[in-house]
Amino acid sequence: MRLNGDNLKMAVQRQGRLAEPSIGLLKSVGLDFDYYEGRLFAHCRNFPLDILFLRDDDIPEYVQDGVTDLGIVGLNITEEKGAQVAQLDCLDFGSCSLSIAVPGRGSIRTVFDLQGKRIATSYPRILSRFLSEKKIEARVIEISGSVEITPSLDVADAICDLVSTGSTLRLNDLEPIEVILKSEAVLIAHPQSLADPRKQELVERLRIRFQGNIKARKTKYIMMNAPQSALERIQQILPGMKSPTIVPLAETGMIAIHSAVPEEFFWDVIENLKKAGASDILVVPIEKMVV
Ligand code: PRT
Ligand code: ZN
Repeated sequence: MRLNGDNLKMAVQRQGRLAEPSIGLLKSVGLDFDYYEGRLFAHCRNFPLDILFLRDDDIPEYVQDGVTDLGIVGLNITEEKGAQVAQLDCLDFGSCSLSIAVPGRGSIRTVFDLQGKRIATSYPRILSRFLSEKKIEARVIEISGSVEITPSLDVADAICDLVSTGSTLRLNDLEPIEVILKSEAVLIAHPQSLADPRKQELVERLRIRFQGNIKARKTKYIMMNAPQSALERIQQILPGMKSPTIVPLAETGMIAIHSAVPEEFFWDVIENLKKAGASDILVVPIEKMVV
């Protein structure tokens, strides 16, 4: 298979934590391409897009150099590489924090206790920037993997690594003391691709689709019955899209109310709706949402 010179090109992680959700996002917005593990590139049959599957560490540079127009990669990697790319959107997966952690029950309790200490990390650039902002002089030891074992080997006094559930830290008797970067998967672009009107139009079409998908995942569609007299109170509770849909029921004085509710408010909203007189509350997932 050959890359098509006119097509938009996007780099995604080949294998690892972001690979499956990235492919899932592309498929969920209707892009039709073949994918199997170990594949290096794929061509979309229904959109002028070629997808390259790469090591995540290489993605910012490929996008910076214009080898690909777009990339999906962790913010932690783009920041560490210091790549000159346009950061377009957060994609709502791959979230983690780059954190400084220290041995539990040790003498280091805040970042200012790191003065003169050794910190092991795979993120020397982000860590050094943080230390110099805080005017902390510490030795940064660059390690490419298994950073969490360095304090027990007396290679370092503290570590700076990605944390998601925190179980790796706990297993190694380490405690986080400072988050230095909150990260998630982001869509990045080669700045000159955005200056090309044809490519920019394609990028915008993809972004609208991605946003529609992310918004839908974060929103539920809710339907309920209520007495007409409760409508005003219910409307005040619903943080919906615009005004809710109201449908009269066969029973006099009763109505059905439909609305979209952001997931973050979901349980509070349901409890308050019940108190306001709503009954038979149905909640359904939304597949796509373009507002
Ligand atoms: O082969 P390639 O170079 O492409 O992949 P990789 O092995 O370098 O990266 P990979 O697949 O492990 O991670 C890809 C991206 O996922 C990272 O760059 C982050 O943006 C994101 N991500 C989200 C994470 C984590 N969560 C995460 N928890 N990346 C790594 N971890 C590791 C962390 O380094 C630590 O070892 O998981 C461990 C901690 O996890 P918890 O759950 O125990 O806290
Ligand atoms: Zn990597």
